[in-house]
Amino acid sequence: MRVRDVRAYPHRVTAQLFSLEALGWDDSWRELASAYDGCGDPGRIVRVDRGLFGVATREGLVRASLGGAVLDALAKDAGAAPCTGDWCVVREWCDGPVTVEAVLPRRTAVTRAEAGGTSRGQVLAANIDVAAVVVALHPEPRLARVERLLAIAWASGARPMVVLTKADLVMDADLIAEDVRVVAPGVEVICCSTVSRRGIERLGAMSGEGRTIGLLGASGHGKSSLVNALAGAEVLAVERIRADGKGRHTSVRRELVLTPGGGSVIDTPGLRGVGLQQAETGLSSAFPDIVALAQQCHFADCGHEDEPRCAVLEAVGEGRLAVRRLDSWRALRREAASMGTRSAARRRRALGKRPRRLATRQRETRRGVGR
Ligand SMILES: Nc1nc2c(ncn2[C@@H]2O[C@H](COP(=O)(O)OP(=O)(O)OP(=O)(O)O)[C@@H](O)[C@H]2O)c(=O)[nH]1
Ligand SMILES: [Mg+2]
Ligand SMILES: [Zn+2]
Repeated sequence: MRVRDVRAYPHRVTAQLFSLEALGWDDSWRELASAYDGCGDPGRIVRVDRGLFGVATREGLVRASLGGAVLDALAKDAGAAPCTGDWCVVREWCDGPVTVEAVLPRRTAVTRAEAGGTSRGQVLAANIDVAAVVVALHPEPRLARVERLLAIAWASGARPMVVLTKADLVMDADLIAEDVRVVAPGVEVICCSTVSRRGIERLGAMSGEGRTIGLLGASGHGKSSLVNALAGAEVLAVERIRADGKGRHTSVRRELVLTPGGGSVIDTPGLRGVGLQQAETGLSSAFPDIVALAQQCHFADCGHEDEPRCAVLEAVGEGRLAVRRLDSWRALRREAASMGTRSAARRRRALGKRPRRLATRQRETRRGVGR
């Protein structure tokens, strides 16, 4: 393949050739993209920055804006906004600009409820193979946070895992990991440190050959540091000074970075409030213990509050299920239910508009007739 002169193409950020295979390109993506033959070349979005999209294509990294068809889709559904990790078709126009002409359907997506309490989802990372929940070992992790993030990780459709960071700061990393394992049934939990490099190789092995790890977690827990450790270079900014001890958000962009193992990793900005979206699936996967117990409850629609012959409450009473875990499940379920109600209300409002206008018109017509 020809390497073209970057200077001649201002929208071309680098002439570094990307192997699309390392980015996860395979036969089924090829087939999906074939619907757009003649519209442009395939590429993967590696960065989203204020309406501009960095797209890795076989011929280099290009900076693209959105094409007409994608803008149209976006006007109808905000969830159609391309995000880091999306596979797309980009077109290079002869006068220079590059546009994203189509976004291929996502295999997996990490979605969170939008800030401000709306029930609309915001996609944080697309087409990841592993959804890694990143939580620092110091200060000691809050188990409810792990459970909440795991529900989101499960809902993404990717394989969830937990990465406990900053292992160098605690003496009892393995003991804390044991506690975390209890709230993460069926999920691999590993301890890492970017200082001692513990666990980095193991994590790196998960982003081998075309596989993508997505990192999600609150600000300051070491996501960008992990990306740098995995990439073997300082590719992302990491917060150095923490004057007030509270921490501000260092990463504001979502970036996909290639790893030496032949795969990639997506860093997401720290999540402050992480609302649940598509929560029902995520919730039942994150709490298989409660789901299994619930099957033994006397009432099929048991809410495990104060119902008679409730197997979940019995398990709590006998110490087989931690009451803290049931509390977490209740809180997340309430939240998911209110999200569901809110999106239903929005749907009703959207549907309600037309009949209301129609009714007004009918009133006006009637008034006109009466006059
Ligand atoms: N001791 C120790 N410090 C770490 C480790 N990993 C990260 N840190 C420190 O933790 C702080 C936050 O790390 P970041 O990588 O910026 O965290 P982040 O999750 O990307 O944060 P946001 O970008 O705000 O979401 C920095 O001061 C890092 O140097 C580690 O393994 N050990
Ligand atoms: Mg960061
Ligand atoms: Zn019950």
